[in-house]
Amino acid sequence: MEKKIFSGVQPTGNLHLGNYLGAIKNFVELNNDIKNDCIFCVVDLHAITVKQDPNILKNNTRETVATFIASGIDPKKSIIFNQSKVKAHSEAAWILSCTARTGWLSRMTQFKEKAGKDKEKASVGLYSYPVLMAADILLYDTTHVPVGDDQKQHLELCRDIAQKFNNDFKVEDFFKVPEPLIQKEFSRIMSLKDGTKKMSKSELSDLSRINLTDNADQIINKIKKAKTDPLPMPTSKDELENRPEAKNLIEIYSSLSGLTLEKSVIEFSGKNFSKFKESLSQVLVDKIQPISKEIKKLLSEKSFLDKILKEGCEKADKIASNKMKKIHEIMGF
Ligand code: AQP
Repeated sequence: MEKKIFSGVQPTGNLHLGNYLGAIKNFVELNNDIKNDCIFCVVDLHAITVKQDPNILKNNTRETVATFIASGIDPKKSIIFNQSKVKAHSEAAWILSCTARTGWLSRMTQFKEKAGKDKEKASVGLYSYPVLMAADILLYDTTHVPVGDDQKQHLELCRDIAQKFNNDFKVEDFFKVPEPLIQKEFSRIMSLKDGTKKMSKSELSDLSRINLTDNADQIINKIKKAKTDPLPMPTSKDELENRPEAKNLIEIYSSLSGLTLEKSVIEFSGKNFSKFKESLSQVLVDKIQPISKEIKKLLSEKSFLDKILKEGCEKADKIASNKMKKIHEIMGF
């Protein structure tokens, strides 16, 4: 079956190893399969749910496109565009916000985490963000959505919204109910400073993450300083359960080296962390450095990146406006 793939990344800077292993690596594999129709969106409307500097946002949008291409996404095969330029996203989000129930949104754990203790001060957009995400996905008759594990709940909400809309307006199958594509293993990469917190762009300490623009020295330094525990390297997979930092680092190693988790544990069983960290730095440098160099090169070709976005927007707009027309008919507008 042909898969229709849609996924988005926020242009909020500091794209990191978690974004790569949890999402972008998967985008590249899907892009390489000729049976798939892929759309990868720079979700700038999502980014403004928290305060953004307009000039930095513009640069981060280009950097996200550069990261897609540097990681291996081919803009000739996949549509790459930015969300704000395709008006149907905002319009569909409003319509779907009348289908979604407040009770559903109140259960979203990401809002609770991001809004923190002072929910009253969080933007309305941060609260309704998952409805916009549902609009993004549903406008393109998406069948599969590759995301990291942290987006699973938002995807379930998207499925609920699609089903309720189809039922409410008696339009069976109008919105396709999409399947999440979450990698079975290593779908949540954790902070290098705290193995219980996810690696994140907005974490203040840069030492908590490997950025896709880091050079070899920065990677080696961050791995040297990564938190571990006082014990030697684990001797079995079961031991990892109570050792979050060791688990995270060995999972990163396993994911990048292509070795299974069992084999990775055996390779370093009982050894010092320092020996393991040398090998981990090596696989990271081998993987990240070519991407980082290519991102820097592409960033000096602004007109090339802008052209990709412009062409992508035109293609996306055609598909989304067509769906929007049908939504208008269904709604009685
Ligand atoms: N730590 C992670 N492990 C695995 N996957 C991850 N993703 C993000 N962090 C991890 C996946 O990356 C894709 C794009 O994410 P996003 O741009 O929508 O932003 P996010 O999830 O909000 O990323 P951050 O880094 O966590 O940003 P902040 O700090 O703002 O919260 C998604 O598919 C996501 O699952």
